[in-house]
Amino acid sequence: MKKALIFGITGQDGSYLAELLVNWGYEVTGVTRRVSVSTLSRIEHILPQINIVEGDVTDGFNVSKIIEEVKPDEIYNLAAQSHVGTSFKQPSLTWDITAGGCLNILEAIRYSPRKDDIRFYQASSSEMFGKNYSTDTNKKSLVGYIVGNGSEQKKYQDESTEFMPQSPYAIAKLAAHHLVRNYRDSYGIHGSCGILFNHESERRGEHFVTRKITKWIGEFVNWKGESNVVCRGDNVVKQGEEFPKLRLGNLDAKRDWGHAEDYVYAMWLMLQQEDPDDYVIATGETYTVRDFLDAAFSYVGIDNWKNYVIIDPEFYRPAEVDYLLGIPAKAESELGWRRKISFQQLAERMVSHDVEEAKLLGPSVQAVQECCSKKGQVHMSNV
Ligand code: NDP
Ligand code: GDR
Repeated sequence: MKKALIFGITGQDGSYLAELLVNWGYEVTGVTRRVSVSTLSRIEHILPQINIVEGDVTDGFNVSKIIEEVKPDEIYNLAAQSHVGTSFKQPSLTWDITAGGCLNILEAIRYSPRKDDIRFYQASSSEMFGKNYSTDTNKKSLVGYIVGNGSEQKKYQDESTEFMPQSPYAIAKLAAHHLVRNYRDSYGIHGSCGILFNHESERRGEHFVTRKITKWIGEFVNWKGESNVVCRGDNVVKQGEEFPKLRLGNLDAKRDWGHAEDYVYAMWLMLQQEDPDDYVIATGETYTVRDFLDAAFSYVGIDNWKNYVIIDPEFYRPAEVDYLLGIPAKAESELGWRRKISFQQLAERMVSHDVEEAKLLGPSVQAVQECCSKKGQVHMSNV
């Protein structure tokens, strides 16, 4: 039985990857941090089928000990401070976890007596491209791609695009990315990096823009019911009751959005290759945050979402990544990977899930937003 060790198992990707590996007969061990409240909600349903060990990627000795005890065939490093906005506020922490954490795992593998038996996956990111994109459309690998229009028709990123990171998060990810390449070249470590573009899901963290939108829709639809509503200032009003509008930042940023279920499969495929390598995983399509709002709101029959959204400078970043469109031609030809879930299906799955969840759970988002909309309160959703 193959053994997999997952750092970051409690996150969105960790939970889907653990599910996939369990289904394929792996013995899965996940590393979780000691926290004051449980973070196991995404993996609760598979807890009886996996092992959990306590650990933290910033603690090198702990990482080595875990690797020596578990004796994994495959290690997946999904652990990160993964929020780009937060990385501007906590750059040092972001660096320690996102760059330093990867280095600790690489060092542990380097000195492990089982070094040559371990395959390592590093979660690199399209954020590493930052402001940069390629325009060389004469490449063979581009046939069938590039769906943008107008002046943006020729912009894309692939494995040959130079990196120009725009945030402390992206810089930390790029350091980790180069470390994996360096440890591959220096010590023969079987390390592969997936340069994954944005991928979302019903399990996406609630402070990322897609989930923030679909959670709000779920709450709103349940609150509104069949009633007529009017918009007054920062709120939507129904028979004297107020519901805070959705506060967002830059709606013009373009992202290449896929579904996490498709993307964790690509991680596994990379580690099945004889030789380690780096691969872009993306859909080849790009959409603005506005497009996501259109898709998500229209699914519940609302076409005038602008009435319900407030643009709040609080959610703008000091430096933005304006345009991401990944070309996964290498992954498609070498790994046989194909994404299955479209942008429209992604939005619909997320909204449908969050409408149902809001029915069951009650007004959690509303409570948070109400708290944040009052001056002098802690900005809990300041992301
Ligand atoms: P999440 O933020 O959902 O999950 C991050 C995971 O890292 C959580 O399990 C978290 O644990 C864990 N973690 C954080 N700090 C530490 C630490 N010090 N020690 C151990 N574990 C830690 O991210 P995603 O699942 O969305 O992404 C997975 C990886 O892929 C991340 O590295 C992310 O940066 C990267 N990535 C994600 C993309 C996306 O679009 N989703 C695209 C490209 C890259 P806890 O639950 O305790 O907080
Ligand atoms: P991103 O995802 O930064 O691309 O990083 P996020 O969903 O946070 O932002 C996407 C775009 O939406 C804009 N935006 C907002 N973002 C958030 N979070 N909240 C808002 O209110 C809001 N309004 C507009 C952002 O400015 C941005 O342009 C994600 C993470 O998963 C990273 O870990 C991963 O590496 C990259 O995707 C690929």
